[in-house]
Amino acid sequence: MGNLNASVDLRRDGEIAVVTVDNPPVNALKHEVRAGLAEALRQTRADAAIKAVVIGCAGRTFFAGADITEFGKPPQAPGLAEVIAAIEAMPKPVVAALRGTALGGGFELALACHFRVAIAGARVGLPEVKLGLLPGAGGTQRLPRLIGPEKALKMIVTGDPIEAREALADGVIDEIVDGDLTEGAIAFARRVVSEKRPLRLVRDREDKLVAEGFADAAETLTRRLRGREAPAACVEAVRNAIVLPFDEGLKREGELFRQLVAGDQSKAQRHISFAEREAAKVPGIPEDTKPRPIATGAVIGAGTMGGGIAMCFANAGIPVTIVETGRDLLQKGLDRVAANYRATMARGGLAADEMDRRMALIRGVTELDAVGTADFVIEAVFEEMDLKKRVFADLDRMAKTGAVLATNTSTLDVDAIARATKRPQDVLGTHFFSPANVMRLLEIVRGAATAPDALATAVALGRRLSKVPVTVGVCYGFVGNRMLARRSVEAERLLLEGALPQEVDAAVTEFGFPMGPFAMADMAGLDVGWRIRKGRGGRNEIEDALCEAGHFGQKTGKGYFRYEVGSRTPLPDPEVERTIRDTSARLGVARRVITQEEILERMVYPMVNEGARILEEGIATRPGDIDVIWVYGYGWPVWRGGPMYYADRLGLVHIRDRLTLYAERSADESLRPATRLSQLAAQGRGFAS
Ligand code: T1G
Ligand code: NAD
Repeated sequence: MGNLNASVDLRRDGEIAVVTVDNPPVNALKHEVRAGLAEALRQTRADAAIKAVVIGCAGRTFFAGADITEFGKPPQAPGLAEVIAAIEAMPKPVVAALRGTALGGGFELALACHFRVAIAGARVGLPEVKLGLLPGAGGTQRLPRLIGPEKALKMIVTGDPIEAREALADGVIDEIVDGDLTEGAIAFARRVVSEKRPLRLVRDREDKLVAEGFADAAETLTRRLRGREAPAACVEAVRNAIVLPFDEGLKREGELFRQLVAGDQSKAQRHISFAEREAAKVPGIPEDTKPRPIATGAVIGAGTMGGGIAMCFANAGIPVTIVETGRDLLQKGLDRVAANYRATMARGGLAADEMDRRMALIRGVTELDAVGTADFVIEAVFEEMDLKKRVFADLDRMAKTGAVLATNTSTLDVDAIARATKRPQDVLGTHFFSPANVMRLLEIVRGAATAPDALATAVALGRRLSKVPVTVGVCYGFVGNRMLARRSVEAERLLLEGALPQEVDAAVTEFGFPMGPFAMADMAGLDVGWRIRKGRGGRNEIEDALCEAGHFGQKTGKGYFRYEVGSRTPLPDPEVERTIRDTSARLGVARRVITQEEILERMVYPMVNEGARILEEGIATRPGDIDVIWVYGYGWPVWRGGPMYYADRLGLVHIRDRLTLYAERSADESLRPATRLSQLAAQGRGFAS
């Protein structure tokens, strides 16, 4: 009894043994925890006075899974499988007491217990697929036995947790306890003992293992997960639960897990998982900096972005005021918000009462002074500097003291906007991505005068809005758009030199992006850039020729591709091909056959090169920040870890040499390898090493 080691404590409450694990911050199942649990089970099994065992955790959560930092290191016994086998071999009831997020190996351990109780609000899930893995401690065999293969597969392939009430309804947990969790679990264990309830292991249950509907569910769940290894492995493992005896299914699960954990995809996804957390740590913000309280928000402009941003606040339960210039535009903006919610409802992603609750949190007005009570104000008006400066000068007069004033500009100088106020320390950028209520990335732009607590407030708000906040410095296009601009230049050059839009997009989508640069341009509208170029000068020979011929993209049914009425599927357009060939001829460019490999290199390496410059300038703090920006904001395939991670895997010497070749061939000095890239290549190092 007492402390079995630094992480595991064992005590008695009468005939009930209580095992408490304390391994902050998330009670990851590191070696010491496993060893302590194994010892607790050994002792409680041997002690005849002990009639039942409760396993629980101190702190904010039950085990949040295996310790990811132990992956790739030599395994230390006991493994999680041994601890789980010891639980299943116990001749007396074992009750898991769940709070917070019981995830991965933590939930698998709970599934091996005879009973599970939880407090309201607890969540259980198997998120391994988000790390390029599958549950590796029996989750793919036990969960289907508890809730059926179809529902289990959904939880395992999406990796999304379910809340205690749903888990109770599904029979995953046996009781939601009121009041103190441990006391409730002990009382539950005592009832089990006094009622002599049979000890039924999940592994022995077969009644729910029906094949019907499984194949369709698998097809639906994996349809959009092209290129990923883990989802397919999840499907195979859960199918095995239906067709194989438990131990054979478990054995095969272990084989699949070992394959994936050693594979490149999982390593890349684990990189992104940690980089995402690192990105929230902003240098220069002292750890004890307190974010300002955010009870209400305000958004200026109810256009494409303003409406989506207001939805983010409402989705997080934060009342928000949205300001437009006039009633009609305001109503148009609010109607678009309502239509978005109805679309989610139609897909079964939102209940009607929840939609009403969220809409009720969004107040539309046409007077700017209505923002006077807001704690956080986000401006999303037209991308015009003078207009934004006017809006910020007005906000300076009307917003309350201490409010954070943010701009959603995608390119403009945040410092110049801040100087339009007398409180530049409260001004920063919050660059959302379209559609703002969907895209998870939030580029937080730190101005020269931005105060640390204003920054900390924006990061905290970003997480509250379920975004992935990454803090960047001020420059044209910040990190994502600045790198994207390099790709766009190369994309046009490839068309002039011999490629066609469908070839470039094929190379990029086969690499894993959901969409290629030209289909993306058609979706955003070619006329937006064309009007800006006409206003500010600058040419895009092919795109300008297409716009002059009315090819504005999806909105006119033709852009770089043509679109059948009512369809968003890009189809090759002979007229575009003719325009491209004519433009090459007019500019005297001899067209040649360009391989997919070269196309991909020229779609990626110039961006990596710009990423190196961004790191040199300190616009981004870590290469991992750039990777997170591209994965969550631009559709970079997560299983390739992001552009800087990908470059390190390929080797910077190769990238340096290819960039040099492309710079010489195109006479474009911006393609010359960046200083940092050349230095690291010469030292045989990578961006992250
Ligand atoms: N292992 C090691 N460290 C972890 C960890 C884990 N599983 N989970 C979190 N951390 C660290 C994290 O890096 C951060 O560290 C700190 O804890 C707080 O995290 C056999 C093999 C639990 C919902 O995938 O989803 O089990 O930055 O900032 O926002 O089948 O963490 O402070 O130094 O995210 O409150 C499956 C991953 C593992 C869960 C809490 N489990 N974690 O979120 O805090 S694979 C997961 C989360 C597995 C088995 C397989 C979240 C959270 P630092 P945080 P949070
Ligand atoms: P939009 O044209 O769809 O909406 C702008 C809205 O602002 C319009 O409804 C307009 O009536 C309103 N407005 C103009 N002046 C106003 C004022 N003084 N007070 C209140 N409302 C006013 O534009 P958008 O696409 O939503 O872009 C808004 C901002 O977000 C721009 O800075 C843009 O660069 C940036 N942004 C856009 C995207 C995108 O993909 N559209 C992505 C990220 C950032």
